[in-house]
Amino acid sequence: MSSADEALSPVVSHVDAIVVGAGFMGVYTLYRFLKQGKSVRLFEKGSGVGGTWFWNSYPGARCDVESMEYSYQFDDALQQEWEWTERYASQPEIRRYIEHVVDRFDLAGNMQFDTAVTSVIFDDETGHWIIETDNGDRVSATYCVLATGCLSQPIMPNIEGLESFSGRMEHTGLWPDEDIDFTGLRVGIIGTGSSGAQCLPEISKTAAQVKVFQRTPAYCVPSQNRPLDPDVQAYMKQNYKKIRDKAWTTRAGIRYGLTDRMALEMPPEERERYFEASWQRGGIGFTATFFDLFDSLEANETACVFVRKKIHEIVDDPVTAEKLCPHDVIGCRRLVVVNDYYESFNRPNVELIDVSEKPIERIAPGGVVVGDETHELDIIVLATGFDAITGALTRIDIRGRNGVVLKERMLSDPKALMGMMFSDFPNLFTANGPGAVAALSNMVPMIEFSVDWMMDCIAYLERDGKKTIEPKHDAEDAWAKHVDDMATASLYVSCSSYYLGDNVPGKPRKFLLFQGVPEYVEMCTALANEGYKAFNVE
Ligand code: NA7
Repeated sequence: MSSADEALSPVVSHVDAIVVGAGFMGVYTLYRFLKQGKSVRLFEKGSGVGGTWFWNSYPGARCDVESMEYSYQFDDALQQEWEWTERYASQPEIRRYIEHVVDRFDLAGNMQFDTAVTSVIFDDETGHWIIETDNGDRVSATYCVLATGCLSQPIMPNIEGLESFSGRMEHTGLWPDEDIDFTGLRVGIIGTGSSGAQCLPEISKTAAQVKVFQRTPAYCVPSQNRPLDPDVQAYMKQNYKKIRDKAWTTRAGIRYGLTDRMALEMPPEERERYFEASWQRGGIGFTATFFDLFDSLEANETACVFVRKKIHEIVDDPVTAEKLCPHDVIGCRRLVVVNDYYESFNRPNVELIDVSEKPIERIAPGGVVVGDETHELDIIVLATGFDAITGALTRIDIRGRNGVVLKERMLSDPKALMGMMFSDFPNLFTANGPGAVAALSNMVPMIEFSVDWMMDCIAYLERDGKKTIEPKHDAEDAWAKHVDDMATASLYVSCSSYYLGDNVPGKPRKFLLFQGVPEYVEMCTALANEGYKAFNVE
């Protein structure tokens, strides 16, 4: 059942809050609600916790933010006791971490797995949300939190004959919870973003042959991942507060990121030395080597030239190296952080298939057809990405006051005040909707910030004996305009990317992310401190 009329039929139970999703956000939201003595149920589509880190279990899956920073900070004992083993955590380790958090704070009892929420409908009569699942649950709630993620809706490529493939086909974002043995197999990887680039080095270790179908080359920088030195870990734990505080002052909420060095203000040899040092240090901090890389095309090009030179140095075959070289603005699409990606192309069993000019024509039962050639394959790995930011919000039937449909708004004029709350959708919260910093930041701290903001908002509401809160239309519009103005003035609009929705046919082309953690935090805090004037409170 999902229509507004059916929502009037009897409801089995009422809780204070429903949380949708058991990733970093869902787990922390549940913790906070329970701590405040609220009755709460969490529904999760997967059969375990982790969210993105549950589903993206492909070989080589790893976070591109350092493990010591990509972790919760709400509980000091938790951050002191958990021992990360690597500089960048692998997917299994992040999953173990989230499972540990669930156990430590005794959250499992309120979670229901293998349950997809199908509809979230506001009942104008009672002022409550009616939530339904594919398991037949029907629950009423005062608050509903969509912890559904911003990179959680995988997309299948629009390639003819996809269903006809006779071998095995897996999407990296929906990877089965099992180890796939690639030994001796002919593998095709479609897509060369982070997911495709991360799985190539792993899969090519055992596969007989790997063909990488590249439409657009990405800028890849080494992670320089390594076991985490216990002394470094101990030092960071001793200084955690200072490190976390510094991260809040940087654009992406990551401690590396503060520099006033200008690429165009130094001689080329000196600039080169800085780029080399960043390359050797590894990670997304590469684009923070100079302050002006995001402000000036000329400065940006100096970083692009450096990476192209690295590609030519690493890859033996000059033709392959040239095809791997991107020519757009670095940082315009998400930088790919991976070890041994370019090196993999020196393996005799790895071949780059450039489909930029001659696209994949179709998938045939035996493999991938490009031009006159069929690339015979046993398994196809679809590393073709996500319907980002709004994707998860449009896959659930969500209706607000007077039956306003969220999906229609997300597909026509996507916006949300702070990326967290939607006008006409009272007491409905998310963290990484349109207008949040989301994928331009270290997601875990930003999630904590957003959830804390929500909890303060709910406390304010209840303290005043009020029942509902939702953004005023003009405040939501002003926020969206600010996000848009920042985008127009930036280099992000100069290329095609999932940030802009370019990868999803029919999606409005709009840059939906707020740029800059400190300003975001300041503006959200001000909205609360000024007494929630930007909201309708009833
Ligand atoms: P991305 O970064 O969106 O990458 C998807 C890749 O799939 C990208 O290279 C696409 O090429 C490619 N793609 C999609 N459809 C096709 C077709 N039809 N033919 C050839 N190639 C295709 O997703 P990821 O999963 O790698 O990474 C997402 C985020 O997860 C990442 O930014 C990190 O934050 C973690 P295109 O560029 O569109 O030409």
